[in-house]
Amino acid sequence: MDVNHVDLTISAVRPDQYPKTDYPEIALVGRSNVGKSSLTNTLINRKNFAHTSSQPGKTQTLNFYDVEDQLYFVDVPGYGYAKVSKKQRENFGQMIENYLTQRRQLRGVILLVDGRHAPTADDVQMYQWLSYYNLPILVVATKIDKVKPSQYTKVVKEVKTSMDFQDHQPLILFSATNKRGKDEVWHWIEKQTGVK
Ligand SMILES: Nc1nc2c(ncn2[C@@H]2O[C@H](COP(=O)(O)OP(=O)(O)OP(=O)(O)O)[C@@H](O)[C@H]2O)c(=O)[nH]1
Ligand SMILES: [Mg+2]
Repeated sequence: MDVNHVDLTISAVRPDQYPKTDYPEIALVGRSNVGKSSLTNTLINRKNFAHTSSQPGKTQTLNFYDVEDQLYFVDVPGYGYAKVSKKQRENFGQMIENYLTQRRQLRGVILLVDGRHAPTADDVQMYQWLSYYNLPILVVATKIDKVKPSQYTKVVKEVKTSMDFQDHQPLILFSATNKRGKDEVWHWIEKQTGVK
């Protein structure tokens, strides 16, 4: 998709604040600091539209990005961030769960894992949880510019093994720095949402 126009429609904390449109939605989930905002920025050809930071856990709301009045990217708060209070974490958890299980417009979930390391227990749990709800999942291994090409096969194998991938589960190696994998991610989004 050729993106020229993007809006942050709302940073929502409650379902009644979600957009009332029927646009298909793609959610981005993953641990804090894994690169969700960076992936969003790459997909929409912007440098820092979705705010990136070195401070993990910065995004604490469901951010709905309207792309070309055709679809929404929904940036979901990162899980597994130790420094938020237990109460805060429970609230995020509930909000994320409600959105992912009840949102009619949701067409797929991009699960980001850090390509430099083996998936964490949180990553594996999230994958299993999304699979249980039969949500279409695209796993994206981020920061792949930090990995030697000779290690790519190992990264793929590690992710697939630890998550016990279902048949045909797609996995894309991605870098926001050199844009590797961008077209493949867009291709998957277009297939899930029907937008071009
Ligand atoms: N080298 C490299 N760094 C990246 C890449 N993607 C993200 N980063 C860096 O990783 C840090 C976190 O990126 P974000 O995109 O803010 O991560 P996030 O998942 O949105 O984080 P939260 O909103 O806190 O959950 C930033 O310093 C980014 O510059 C990548 O592909 N390559
Ligand atoms: Mg973010």
